[in-house]
Amino acid sequence: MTVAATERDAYWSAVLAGDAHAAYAVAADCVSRGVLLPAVLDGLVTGSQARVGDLWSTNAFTVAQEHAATAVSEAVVTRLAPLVVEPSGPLVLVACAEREWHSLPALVVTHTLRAAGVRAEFLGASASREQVVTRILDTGPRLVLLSASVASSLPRVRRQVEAIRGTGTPVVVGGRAFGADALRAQRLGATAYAATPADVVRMLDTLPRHVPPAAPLRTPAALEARSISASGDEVARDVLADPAVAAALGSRPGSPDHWTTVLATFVPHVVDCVVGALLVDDPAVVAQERVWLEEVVVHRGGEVAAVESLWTALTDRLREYPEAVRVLS
Ligand code: B12
Repeated sequence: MTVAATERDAYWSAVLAGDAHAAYAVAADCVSRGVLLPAVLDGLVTGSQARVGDLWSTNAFTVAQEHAATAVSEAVVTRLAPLVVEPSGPLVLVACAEREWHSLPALVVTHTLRAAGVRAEFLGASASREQVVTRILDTGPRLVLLSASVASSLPRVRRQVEAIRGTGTPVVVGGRAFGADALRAQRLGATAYAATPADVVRMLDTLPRHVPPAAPLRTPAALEARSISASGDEVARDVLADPAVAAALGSRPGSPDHWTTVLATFVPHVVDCVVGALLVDDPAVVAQERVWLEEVVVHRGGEVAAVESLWTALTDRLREYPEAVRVLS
């Protein structure tokens, strides 16, 4: 049984109205007529959040509307959770990478797993390495799941993978940051990649019980990644100070929804994407980011040329790093 189109519409109306009670009522009705929790989460929450993302990208939603809509779905997921009987058995910890603020995907993963009978504990957004390792030592989980939604989180995923594997615990990664296959996950040293919570359930019995520490990344690209990462803030500052970038951004009005603000605040994100692309040796990470950023800027009345000047300035700033220049081109 699945969520009906009318229920999806009712849920979306509640989200638009910022009405968490009405949204929960729609979700609870679905559950009471026999729709399984994972289908409710997928049909209502994931569907609604995809719509929120599209509306924000095309400038039909402000940042404030995006936050308000997400808060409604977060509240709904949390209220639905007690409807599932607490599972027993081996524990799975679910964490977001450091500085990864997309906690809702990981929350949905946690409750989908619990509905499938897996004991799962959510560690929240931006989990530090210390926090995750301490929780591993306290609880001895079967597995840690790491969620990342933005490509700029890939460098910190690698650090988390190193820390988790240092405890001997298998780590499975998932989320939009990894693209559509296992390549990025493998290159970061994860035990496995899973696209969905159902994939995790399927692989649970086949995963090793104990894993060795992650092998160091020694490719020329990874060595450049380490060096750029150490001066990431400085690189971002220099790019923003570049005369062509400063001219393209002009006098910034300061609104969080103005294209100049979006572009300027994206510079550190793009630098981290370059570091991530180098670690996984996949130029598509940077190329996809550029296409996406151009769309966002154009939908807000900005020019593609502004993104072009940012890329030129970044390429020039990183000219001593041939691998970085390669992924940027
Ligand atoms: C809400 C939201 C936010 C909120 C997050 C709040 C929260 N509490 O989660 C806030 C405002 C903080 C935010 C910030 C940013 N965001 Co945002 N955000 C979104 C949005 C609209 C929805 C995310 C969501 O809730 N998804 C719902 C979940 C359920 O769906 P899901 O992501 O598909 O997850 C499923 C699978 O991926 C999988 N999965 C996920 N993790 C894992 C892990 C494992 C182990 C497994 C097995 C499976 C798995 O299972 C999930 C359930 O089915 C998305 C758009 C979108 N379509 O997703 C953009 C999006 C992810 N954000 C984006 C960006 C760029 C950003 C910012 C950089 C923007 C900025 N200028 O600040 C920052 C980055 C912050 C950071 N460093 O983390 C981009 C990324 C695009 C890109 N090319 O990089 C997107 C796609 C926006 C868009 N409209 O296109 N964002």
